[in-house]
Amino acid sequence: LGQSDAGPLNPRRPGAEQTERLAALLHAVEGAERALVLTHDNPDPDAIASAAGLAFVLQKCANLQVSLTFGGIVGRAENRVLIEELGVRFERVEKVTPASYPVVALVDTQPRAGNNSLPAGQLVTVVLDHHPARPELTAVLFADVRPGVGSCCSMVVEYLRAAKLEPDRRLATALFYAIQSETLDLGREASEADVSASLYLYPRSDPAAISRIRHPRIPEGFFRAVHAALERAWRAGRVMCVPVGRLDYPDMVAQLADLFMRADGVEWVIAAGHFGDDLLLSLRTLLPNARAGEVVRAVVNGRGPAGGHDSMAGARIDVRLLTDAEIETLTASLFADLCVALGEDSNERRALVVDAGNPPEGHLPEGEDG
Ligand SMILES: [Mn+2]
Repeated sequence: LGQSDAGPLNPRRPGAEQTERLAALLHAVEGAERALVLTHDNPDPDAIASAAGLAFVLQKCANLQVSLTFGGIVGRAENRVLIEELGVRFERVEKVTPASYPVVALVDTQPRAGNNSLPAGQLVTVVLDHHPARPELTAVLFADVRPGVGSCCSMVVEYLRAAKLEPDRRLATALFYAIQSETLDLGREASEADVSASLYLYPRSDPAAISRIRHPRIPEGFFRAVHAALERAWRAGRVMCVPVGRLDYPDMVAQLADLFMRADGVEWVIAAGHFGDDLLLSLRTLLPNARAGEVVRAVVNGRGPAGGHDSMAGARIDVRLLTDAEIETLTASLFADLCVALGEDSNERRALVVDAGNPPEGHLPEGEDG
């Protein structure tokens, strides 16, 4: 089939370019017996499933023994069920010695991206990612970085298909779910690769397992965080600002940003929450080509690693030396800076939900500590 015939009934097949990429990947790992696959901290579904998919390709095509790792924790209930359904073992990267592996592969992240726990100075053999390319990639033996692809898993699926490997049901399910999760059901930054991969995976996946992943039991802490966020969320024009306070787990901040993004009339959401030593920020927008990664980097202004895609981005600021009150002040000033950057006046703010703890407009009452 030619490319022009590709469509819902004919998912695009991997072409010559993809066969070459597979050959280059396999060449980069040639001769090794073991590989470490590392993804970003507090991994999301795209990170988890693309790591497992790359591990499968390396095992089957290069006969490598692969260790799957990440830093941070798996917080979201959906992601815990995803790993269970996938049936693979992930280890904390702190528990292994990356330098002892002849092959180190990063997926859904890059060297020095600021969101992974790769030890400083560790050489990286392979990078598969869909975030904007970083200068450090020049030191990587094989890098396939395509910011135009919505989900890293869709790139992994191309390797699988180029290698003529058949994913088992569990892997197909995880990859399918991850692509839908990362692209909001192919609505957010989805490319042809994401659509093709989804069409290829769906008949191979287990719908009941997808349902179990999408509809997990949710810990009470999530509801407490939603409550706190609802009481404190405010809007300035098209921008919604969501101070969450302390988080039970780090990726809750992204989960809340996605939830508030659904508010009618809102085009941008920023959520901020505090976990461990860090203030975590999550930015979302519905606008096309909005360069959210650059927006968040400008607002954070060197205070910590920041970046991301056109419509979703994040940042982390070390706040271990700050008091809770100082963290609140910092959060408020970051929100105000974002409003300015997006052309909204944060003095014109109004509460999303009006009650005693959230006056309709203006400042919080004296003594409010969140
Ligand atoms: Mn991703």
